Order: sequence, then structure tokens, then C-alpha cells
Amino acid sequence: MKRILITGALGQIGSELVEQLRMIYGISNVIAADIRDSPVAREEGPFEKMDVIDGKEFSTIAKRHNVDTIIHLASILSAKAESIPIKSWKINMSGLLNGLEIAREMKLQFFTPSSIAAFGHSTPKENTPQVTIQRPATMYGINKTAGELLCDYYFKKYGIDTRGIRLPGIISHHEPGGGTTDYAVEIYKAAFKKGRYTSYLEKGTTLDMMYIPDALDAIIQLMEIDTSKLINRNAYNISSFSAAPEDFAQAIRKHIPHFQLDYKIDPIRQNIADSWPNRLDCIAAIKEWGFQPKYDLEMTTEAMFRKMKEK
Ligand code: AKB
Repeated sequence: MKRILITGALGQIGSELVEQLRMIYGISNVIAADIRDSPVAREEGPFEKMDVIDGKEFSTIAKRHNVDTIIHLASILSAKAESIPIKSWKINMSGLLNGLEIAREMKLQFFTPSSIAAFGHSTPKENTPQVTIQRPATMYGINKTAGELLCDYYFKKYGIDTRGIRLPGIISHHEPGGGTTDYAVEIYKAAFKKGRYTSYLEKGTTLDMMYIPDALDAIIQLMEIDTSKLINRNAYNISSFSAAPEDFAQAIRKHIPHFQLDYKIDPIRQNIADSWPNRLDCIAAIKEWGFQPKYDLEMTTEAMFRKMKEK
């Protein structure tokens, strides 16, 4: 039975991952931690208000709860990181290094996600290979690429059981924040409420995407697989489908026929998106630990609207 500490637990992925992990491992074995406090989260199970930059506090909490696993999600995402690059470096890199040091000291399993942001303009855009050119053009991307290397280093040098995936844009009901792919959540909410959406990314900006249940399954599957199966170990390419704003609009119109999509381009987020691949090759994840996403764009759209109607 695992005892897991999750940082960034109130975020887009963390909030749903905590719920799912508690169903598998029991409420008391999953400790949620976030820089923000939340009375609601405190009622739901063990919760710690914690800043990942404070290594002492991070370590005290990991020891107090006697965890054997850290899932480190706390991070400043791509668009926000461009407005506060130095702070993002500190949070993204010191937070990760603190987590890795605790994993080394306590001999823990350690998971942290990388991102499609770890690639750059010179990376092949179509069927982006698992191992390829990585020259990211953003602060967040630089942090993610350095993070991939750090996790490899801790495995090779200290034998720490580090694991990770490169996350595409995640579609869920929980608000994302500060990402370039956030539009893929906003578009559904706006379509449902107002029947229209103004996209900050241009027509034809194709990016890898994933509905959250596939991301949660992938994280849990990778964490559970026998370590001997892993060749790449950190930063596996994963994606469910590739889509541009107009592809979402087309799928949405099957449910809301009058849906209108307009464009008002945000140059910062457009530049970021232009530096990312169109479509990842996920063969390493498929072969090494059986990655198998279930939701394509149509199923994601159907599930998003079904949940919104239920609410
Ligand atoms: C972002 O847009 O910054 C994130 C990501 C792809 O890592 N959603």
C-alpha cells in the first residue's frame, strides 16, 4: 500500500488525482499539499498548506506523514511563466530539486510531469519522437527540460525511482490557470454558457490534448508498473488526440449547432503554441507500460457537455 504526498494538489490535475488515488489507496494514505489553504480540502482528507520552495517544511511534512511516494505537480505554467520568468525558475526548479532531495534522503518513489513545452521550434512537429531535439523557447519549457534531466540524474546517480510523462493540454472541468492550452477548457464552458468563444490561438494551431481521465490513468499506470519495464523512465510522450481551435468548434457544433468561434490572437500564447509540436509519437509509453488513452475529441466533447448538464 502506498502513502503518497501530492504537491499542487488544488490544481487542475491535482484536485482530481487526489480523489482518484484516495479511492485506490484510502483517504488517509494520500496527503494533499498546496500553497493555498482550503477548508474544503481539509475536510476531505489529510491536507497540508505548504510552499515547495521551503525545503525544510517540504521535508518535515513528508517525514511526518511517513510517505513512500511524492507526486510533484506544483508548477507555474507556460503563459504565466513568461510574465514572471525568474519567479517561475525558482518555483519550478527549487520545488523540483527539494522534492528530489527528499526522495533521495527518504528513498521514495518520485513522479513529476514534464510537458509538450519541453520541445521547441527545432523539434520535429509531426510524430515528435520520444528522444529528439529539445531546445524549448519558453521559461516553463526550459524548466521542464531541465527537470527531465534532473530526474534522469537522480535515477542514474542515486537509484531513485523517478518516473514522468510529458503532458499535453489537459481538458477538465476544473479551471486550469496560466497555461497556453487553457483555451481547450474555456471553449467548452463558453460554448455551454454563451454559445460562442473567442480564441486567443489562431486557426490551425494544432496541439496534443487529453481529457483528464486519460491523464489520471496514465499517471497511476506508470507509477504502478514494475520498474524493470521502464527504459525511458522519465518524460514519456503521451497524447490522446491532436486538435486546433476549429476542430473543437466542429465537435462542439454536434451538440450546440449555433456555436460561433471567433479569433483575437494573443501574441504571447500564440508564440508559445507555435514552438510546440503538433502531434507526439507515444510509442515508448505504449510499449513500455501499456499507455492506452480512451477519449478522442468526440468522446471528450460528449463527456464535457454531459458533466456540465449534470451540474
Ligand atoms: C500549459 O499550457 O502550459 C500546460 C502544458 C501543456 O504543460 N497545459
